[in-house]
Amino acid sequence: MIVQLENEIQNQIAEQNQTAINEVLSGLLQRQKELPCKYFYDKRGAELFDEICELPEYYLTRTELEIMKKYAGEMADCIGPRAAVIEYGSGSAVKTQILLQALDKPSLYVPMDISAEYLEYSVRKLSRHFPHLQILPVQGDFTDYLNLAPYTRWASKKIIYFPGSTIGNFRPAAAKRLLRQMFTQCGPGGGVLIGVDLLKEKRILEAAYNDSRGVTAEFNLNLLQHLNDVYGSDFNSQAFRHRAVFNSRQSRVEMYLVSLYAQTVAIWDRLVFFKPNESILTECSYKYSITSFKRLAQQSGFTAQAVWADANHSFSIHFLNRP
Ligand code: AVJ
Repeated sequence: MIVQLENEIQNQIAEQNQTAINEVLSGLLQRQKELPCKYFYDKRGAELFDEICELPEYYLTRTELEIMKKYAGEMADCIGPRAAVIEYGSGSAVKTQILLQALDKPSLYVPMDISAEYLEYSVRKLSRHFPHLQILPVQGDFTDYLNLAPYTRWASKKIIYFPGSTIGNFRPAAAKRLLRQMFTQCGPGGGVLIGVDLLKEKRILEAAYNDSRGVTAEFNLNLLQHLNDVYGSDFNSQAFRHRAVFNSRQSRVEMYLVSLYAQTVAIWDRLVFFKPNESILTECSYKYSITSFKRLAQQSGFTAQAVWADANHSFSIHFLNRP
């Protein structure tokens, strides 16, 4: 059963979209040019991301899925019965299906995603698999706070599910801010189930973001096409190349689009100049140790109640509890 969003919330989301162009422009006007990585996920971007998840070098999705399959029962025990599950960046909701299957009478599922295509697909799939579950899809950026209180009155508690290590896309201060938002949103007695990629050898990390088939390169370059579609900019994606490096000092993989030559790009009411080899930082993927992530969670008010990992300690899933 699919629940409709109230008008007021729909308006709230429309307003938030207005500020998006400013965010894009201000990023391009910085000394190190930057673009928000959420723009990867248009229809083509979502398809490419699903392809990335199948790549031999991209161990993240495969490993997280393996941890979910093995420990979903223990996760469900931590969460308890009749929980409302709010998912940040639900994507194709493959891991969600495992979680919902294991949970005792989940009362509501709120998938949030920036991609309308992803949302439509996952809602259709999950409503088929869980015909009695109430589903409230929200299209938009999960960093925009939504007060879900009117919808969760009948739930025993609110659980935010945030898989994929998407928390890694946020710099430490922003990650802390997002965890605080989750702390507020889940309420007393609520919690967060969150996937976090772990620090490992540079060689393995760089291969994961620099696959031999070039799918990640295409995913990165598609960002420019998406901006052209949404804002009428005139980026030529053939005039840039993909680059991914592990920055060990900051414990993050950085993805860049590098300008092949001097060029000018028009976007909205601005011209943006590029020198040869000048880069745009398009994504950071922070890598944590289990202890460094627990510390971050505790600084946001949570109790780090449980953590699961694969045998190689490539990836972790934490359950954070709001006392
Ligand atoms: C979806 C944010 C987890 O950072 O690993 C995959 C996105 N970027 N390959 C990541 C991504 C390049 C991914 N997250």
